[in-house]
Amino acid sequence: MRKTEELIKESEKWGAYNYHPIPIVIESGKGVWVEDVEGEKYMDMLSAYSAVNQGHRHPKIVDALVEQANKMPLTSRAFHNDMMGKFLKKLCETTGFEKALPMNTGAEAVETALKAARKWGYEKKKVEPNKAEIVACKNNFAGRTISIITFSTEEQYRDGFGPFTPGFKTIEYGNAKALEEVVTENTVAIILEPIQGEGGIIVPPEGYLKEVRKITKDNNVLMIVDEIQTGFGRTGKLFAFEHEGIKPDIVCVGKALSGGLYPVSAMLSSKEVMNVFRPGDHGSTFGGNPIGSAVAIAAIDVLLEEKLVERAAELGTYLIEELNKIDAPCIKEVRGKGLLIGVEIKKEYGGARRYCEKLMDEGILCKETHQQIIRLAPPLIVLREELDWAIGKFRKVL
Ligand code: IF1
Repeated sequence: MRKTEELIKESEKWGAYNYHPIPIVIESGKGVWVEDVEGEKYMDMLSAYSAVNQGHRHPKIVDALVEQANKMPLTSRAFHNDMMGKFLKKLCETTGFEKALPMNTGAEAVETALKAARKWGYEKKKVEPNKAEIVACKNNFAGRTISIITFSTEEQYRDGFGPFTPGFKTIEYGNAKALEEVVTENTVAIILEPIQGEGGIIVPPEGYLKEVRKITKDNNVLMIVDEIQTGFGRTGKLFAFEHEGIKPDIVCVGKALSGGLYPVSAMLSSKEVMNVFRPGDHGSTFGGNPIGSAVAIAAIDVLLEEKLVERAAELGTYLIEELNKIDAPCIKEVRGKGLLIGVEIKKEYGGARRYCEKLMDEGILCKETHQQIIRLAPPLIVLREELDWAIGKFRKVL
């Protein structure tokens, strides 16, 4: 038996069967490239679902991690540490928000935002106790906790996990009128992705976020934008909401905030919103820890120093153009922004997974989403020549 099958068997024997991965076992990685246990090299076109925008094992981020690990990894929030303030300052100054609350995973950042919105609703908007409503959009993805799957519209994510959390409503994505119709005096927030990632790289109609911003302002409702997948340059702007020149009240960030070296997430907002939290209201053992803070500082530095946002804009436009030039009858549509791209395969040509497996044989790693869509999201450090190589492979496989 090859090492690959042995190792897959081992995880299947000891692990829960909650994933169905592409059959490759990765052992090492550097930049855009990873190597499996058989010694085969692949271009990573998934970037750990956009967590590795800075490329695998970026030396500057690795150094920050190792240095901090050798000095002081974790203090808990029972005491202050000398790294968290520096991290939050950098994060706020880079993003233009007044305050940040650090957590670990994306789902925790979203939960934090939901709690903040509810408390803001009761304290500032004067919503009657326990009446707060939060609006989400159909086809969303924001994580796996019970409250978050409450507003998922993907049957599988919910099936068997009820009862759910009260106080959520879902409306059509991309249609601002739908929000106007559902808002009541108890509505405290709407949460949405600026581009739906898991939903199939769904780019809403131009002007949608602007309209949502106006409706939320007019109705004293908070606008929460989940930038966990789209943030930190992925779509060719630091945040995807910048494509429409708006500023949300709350932003959730995670994934690439750490360049993939450590789970670091955060909720960003104004002082007015953040100040609803008081000691004891919320927290986490690892949130704001020194290693995560050091790693995130380095990851943000790399993003800015290497102009990864600008690179994503330029290379994304190029990749979409080149993919559109591929004349293959199986392609229904190529869409996306920056380096967050979906290639939709026509149903009569079978599911997208088949294509992902073929691409793997050609040395490219990507993962299907929603049956028909191949999601492409290479690290933002990818070179144009590397993309040209990949485009050749896409042409062949498609
Ligand atoms: C899985 C997809 C990506 C996210 C947005 C919050 C979170 C995510 C917009 C939660 C997480 C992940 C989780 C991972 C697969 C993945 C994913 F395939 F589901 F759609 F990225 F595209 N908001 N997305 O995309 O962040 O708690 O995971 O840190 O659950 O299998 P997390």
